[in-house]
Amino acid sequence: MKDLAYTIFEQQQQARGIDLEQVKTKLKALQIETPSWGYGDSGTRFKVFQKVGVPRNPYEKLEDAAQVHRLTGLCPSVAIHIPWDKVDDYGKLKAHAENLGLKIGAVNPNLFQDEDYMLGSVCNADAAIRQKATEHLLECVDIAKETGSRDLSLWIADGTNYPGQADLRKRKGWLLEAFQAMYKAMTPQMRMLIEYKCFEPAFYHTDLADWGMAFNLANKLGPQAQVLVDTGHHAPGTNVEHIVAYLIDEQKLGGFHFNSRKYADDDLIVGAINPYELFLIFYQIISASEDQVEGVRETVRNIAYMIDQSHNIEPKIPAMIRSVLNVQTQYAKALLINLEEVAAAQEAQDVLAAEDAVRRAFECDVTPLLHAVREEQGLPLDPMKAYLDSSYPQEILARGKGGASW
Ligand code: PSV
Ligand code: MN
Repeated sequence: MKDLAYTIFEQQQQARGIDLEQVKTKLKALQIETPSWGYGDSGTRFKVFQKVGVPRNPYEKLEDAAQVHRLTGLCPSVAIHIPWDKVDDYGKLKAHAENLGLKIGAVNPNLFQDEDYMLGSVCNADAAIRQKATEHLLECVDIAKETGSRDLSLWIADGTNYPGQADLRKRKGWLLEAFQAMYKAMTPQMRMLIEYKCFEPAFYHTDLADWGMAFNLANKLGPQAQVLVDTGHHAPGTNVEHIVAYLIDEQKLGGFHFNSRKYADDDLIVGAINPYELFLIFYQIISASEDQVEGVRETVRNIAYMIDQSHNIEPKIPAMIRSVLNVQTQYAKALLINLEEVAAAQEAQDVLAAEDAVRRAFECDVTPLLHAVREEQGLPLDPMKAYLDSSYPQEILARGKGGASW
């Protein structure tokens, strides 16, 4: 039975020309991948904080992720990071995920935590180290075959701290060589998602510093390589939604690592700092989903929405629930933009009317809509409260302190 709040909401949206049934269908199809490393202990450059109840191994990380999916219905897959999630038998890990109603998602190679990589991994001037890094990339392709994962997410920490420290153009060539070796090893179903970051841990130059470099590399590699936009990896003031629109139009946007930043790669809960930016990212995605070019529509359909956060001071599972609910909320608001109204205002070059048509959707309270969607999906109306009221937060305390950390 429809409650009063939803009835009022429905009337308001009908008056705005919004088809709520379509909006609900789209909301039910939203999937957000959570990262295994978001459930383990994490910290700053200065300290990893140990929490009671943190998973002790990849199997327990999946169990925590299953709670997030059970209560939100939004997170059927979990990204893994190798070697953080190294196990003897990936078939067993996959089966464990499936028993929990999950899939293993993107496989993330780790080229930043080995002693050998201090001066770079795939861009290191030492050929033996480059070889070792390339072998790790190939190992991750094999793991993806075993876990049935489609996506390989690549982020390299390579860069330099001082002018003259290394030959920037040679490093560019070595990077391409290593990624080409990985690309060749992938099955036709796999995708390589290339992530960029403007700085950190290197501070003078970063070998894959921005979307332009990732885009160029993806173009050189071929159609199975696309760009991954981590929302925290831009200089302050960057128009991230413009990058998103550009990459979609070029059919090269592969996915997101969602998080919030105030200054740099702060890894704060997505939507906590600038929810309007998240909303505007979804506006670009939704407006491209009906593009006349099939390749653009296909790009939108295949976007991998992933969280990439480390919750250092807040409890892990509720933080993940908050994150995915924030994404759902901004997506719901963006679905309420009347795109025809925006297009008419653009056509008339009416700047204020166009801005108003977009912003008005952001200002709608979507709580009744999300309650209706959850009710229809048999989910708790308030997933956070349902988690806190459940026995799970107590049960995991038996794991004690000193769980897995990155
Ligand atoms: C790097 O800052 C990054 O965004 C990459 O995606 C890593 O794989 C991830 O964070 C975890 O450290
Ligand atoms: Mn990331």
